Amino acid sequence: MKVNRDQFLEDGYIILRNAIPPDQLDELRAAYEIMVERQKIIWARQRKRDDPPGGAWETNSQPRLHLNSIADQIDAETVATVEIWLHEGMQGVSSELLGVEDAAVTEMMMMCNPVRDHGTANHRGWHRDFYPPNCAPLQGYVDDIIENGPRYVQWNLPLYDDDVLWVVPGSHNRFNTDEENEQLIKDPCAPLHSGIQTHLKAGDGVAYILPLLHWGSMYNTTMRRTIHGGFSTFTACRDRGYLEHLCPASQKTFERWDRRGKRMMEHTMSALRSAMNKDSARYDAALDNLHPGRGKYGKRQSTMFLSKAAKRIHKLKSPDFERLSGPERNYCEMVEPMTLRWGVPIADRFSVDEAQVLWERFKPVDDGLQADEIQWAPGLQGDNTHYYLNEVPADLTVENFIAGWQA
Ligand SMILES: O=C(O)CCC(=O)C(=O)O
Ligand SMILES: [Fe+2]
Repeated sequence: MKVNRDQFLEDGYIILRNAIPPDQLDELRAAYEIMVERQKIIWARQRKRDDPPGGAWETNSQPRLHLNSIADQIDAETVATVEIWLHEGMQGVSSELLGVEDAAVTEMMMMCNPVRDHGTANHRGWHRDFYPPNCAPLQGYVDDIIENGPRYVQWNLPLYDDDVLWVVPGSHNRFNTDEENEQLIKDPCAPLHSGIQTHLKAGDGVAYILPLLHWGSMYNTTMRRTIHGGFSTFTACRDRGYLEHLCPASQKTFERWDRRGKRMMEHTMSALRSAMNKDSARYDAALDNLHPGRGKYGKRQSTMFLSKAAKRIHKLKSPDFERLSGPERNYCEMVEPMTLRWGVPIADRFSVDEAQVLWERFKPVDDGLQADEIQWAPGLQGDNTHYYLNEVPADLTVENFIAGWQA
């Protein structure tokens, strides 16, 4: 399939009509419905004391199916829910959009309608799908994307017609305008003047670049089954008990991606160890191996991600870690290769003392990303934070990071 990559890079999104051929929709709907029912049973079993009988599925404004979390439920009857991700119209197109040979699938999810009406004033309002304190300020993404193209492409692909998603064309490459901020401060859950509503027919897809400003406009009980997830240049190795049910070509694909994921975790290790050893040539080579051909902004972005990796590894190795719970613990344990998060397995490769050296090495980057004052910006909400949300300070460069090793 030939796609207009230039348009995608300019607008930050692209709509692909009939990404899935209409004659495949019925089979997919049936397979996904079975998986939704299986997850509902699991969620009902896991409900908390104050939850309704169906657990979080019944309270969530946008309940999601997470295929990676219930991989053991995928069998011959439902394996089409995975196979679709390898379809030329999704995987092939994602490779073209990313400008790589073989894009790898990251998360495989589905957004579903809630059991009761939540309307417009719900969920997150307009947002950009990343929280800078955990990865990098918006400018880090923008400069990297303009210099090198995106590292990740996200998808919505509805199995039933879907008008929920709004996007602001071109917003992946810039900060919010003053007018957008004014509107968002007044009401983060209303159409932006710069926004447009997507109108997707069953089988159409929209692929978008992650910092794009977007909004899930309406969560009501209209049947919604929208495939959601993304592709990146590499992915994590996961539990894939379903492999035996896939066709031989798809099995090979996942095995190839898992091998690549393992190599990329080793390159991440090498980058971290090279910094510990103050070996700048190896550090640079490891960044090149992770993201071939990326320039100075790409390397700055990777360095900011690695500073977060160092911080998480240091936390994971601390004696207090066992006492952590909730989001802070999840953040340390979560695996998300596109932001160089490899979870517990990478922390296990460091001793407590090494984790201390690692953190000391990257702390100047982390300090440089924080201001004295609390930061706040519409569309990048989260807890009170000192981390910059929009700007990357001008003196935060890979050159300065490495120069600091001599001190
Ligand atoms: O519902 C949608 O289409 C958008 C959802 C979304 O942006 C999100 O959950 O982060
Ligand atoms: Fe989002």
